[in-house]
Amino acid sequence: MDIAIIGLPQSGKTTLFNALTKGKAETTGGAATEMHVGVVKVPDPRLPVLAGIYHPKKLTAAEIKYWDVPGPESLARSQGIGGKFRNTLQAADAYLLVVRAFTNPAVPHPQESVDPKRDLLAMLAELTFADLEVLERVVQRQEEGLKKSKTAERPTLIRQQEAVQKVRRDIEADIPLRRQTLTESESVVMVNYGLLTGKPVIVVFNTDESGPELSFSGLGLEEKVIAGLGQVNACARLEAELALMTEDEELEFRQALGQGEPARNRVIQISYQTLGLISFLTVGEDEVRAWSIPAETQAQKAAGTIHTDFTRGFIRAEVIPYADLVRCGSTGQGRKEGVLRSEGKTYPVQDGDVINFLINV
Ligand SMILES: Nc1nc2c(ncn2[C@@H]2O[C@H](COP(=O)(O)OP(=O)(O)OP(=O)(O)O)[C@@H](O)[C@H]2O)c(=O)[nH]1
Ligand SMILES: [Mg+2]
Repeated sequence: MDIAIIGLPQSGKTTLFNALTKGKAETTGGAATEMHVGVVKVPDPRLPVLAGIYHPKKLTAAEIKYWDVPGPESLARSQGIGGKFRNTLQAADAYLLVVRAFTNPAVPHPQESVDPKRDLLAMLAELTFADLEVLERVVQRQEEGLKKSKTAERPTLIRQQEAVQKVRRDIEADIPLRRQTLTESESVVMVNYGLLTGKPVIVVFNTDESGPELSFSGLGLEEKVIAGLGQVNACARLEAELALMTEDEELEFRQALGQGEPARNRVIQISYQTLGLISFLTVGEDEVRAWSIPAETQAQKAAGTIHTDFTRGFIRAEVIPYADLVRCGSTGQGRKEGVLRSEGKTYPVQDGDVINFLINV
């Protein structure tokens, strides 16, 4: 999964990136031009337990790739967020939107005051502008294409045009693509344009060490603005420092400072929630591994995350819930006790299912 970190200049993006990846990327004076990329393993306490049963050669956690994207150079339309880094933003599965709430007077704010609500709305508007700009060009191209088209091509082109215009109208009316309901065929058309307002967003309020914590409701944001957004509070600077310590040191400091779960874990939890992701597990002597998929994914499709051929060759899935497997100690014992089930193509995979896919290759 690819998550891009976005936010205004000097909001703490690189600092948060360091906190999430245990990194040491240099923070800058607001003129960052370089992108940082880091991969982290998704903590899953079930993996070491399963490794204790299977002693696999390899233990593979799910991974998240974080992209620290330099801030928009100017809020002016067309030089903003959609500029140089549009490809990265289009390819991302979700955004972490860093909002400055810390007061550090040594760090000048581009707008000269700390105002989380204003900044959050400005960044959401950036995503909207970037999409409208893309769609304007698409509409023009579609009109030209239609003029030159042969009669037989027209119905398809008109259908595409209608999909784009509907989405554009709604984005203009401040309904981001992620909140729009599209038909299957409209979605197929829109996939081509990688619109930014279609991505899930998790807002990270970058607070002072002592808080206070912010919330959407506390900021008085309208329901329609925040629908579907995730939120999390973190003091990026402190978290980045703690992330560089040894495990024991970090734990000790966290307790002394009254800091709970590390932000790098909380951000992953909220990201999974916001994206509606779950994990299923595969076990064996070669490898024990976690795989992340959208909740309610059907077994046949889930098999395809392991290997694309597995979708075509899917026969059935042998499923045992994690807790049952741990209690039984082996899938063989699980079968005897009747907790290992055989499921078909349409079975909706549950979080913690340990699955063996039977495949016809
Ligand atoms: N007090 C305080 N300062 C912070 C915090 N997070 C970041 N800073 C400081 O704010 C400044 C900017 O942080 P960066 O992480 O470089 O911000 P950025 O968004 O990556 O900045 P650009 O990439 O230049 O746009 C640095 O001096 C950080 O030390 C925080 O939680 N508290
Ligand atoms: Mg930076």
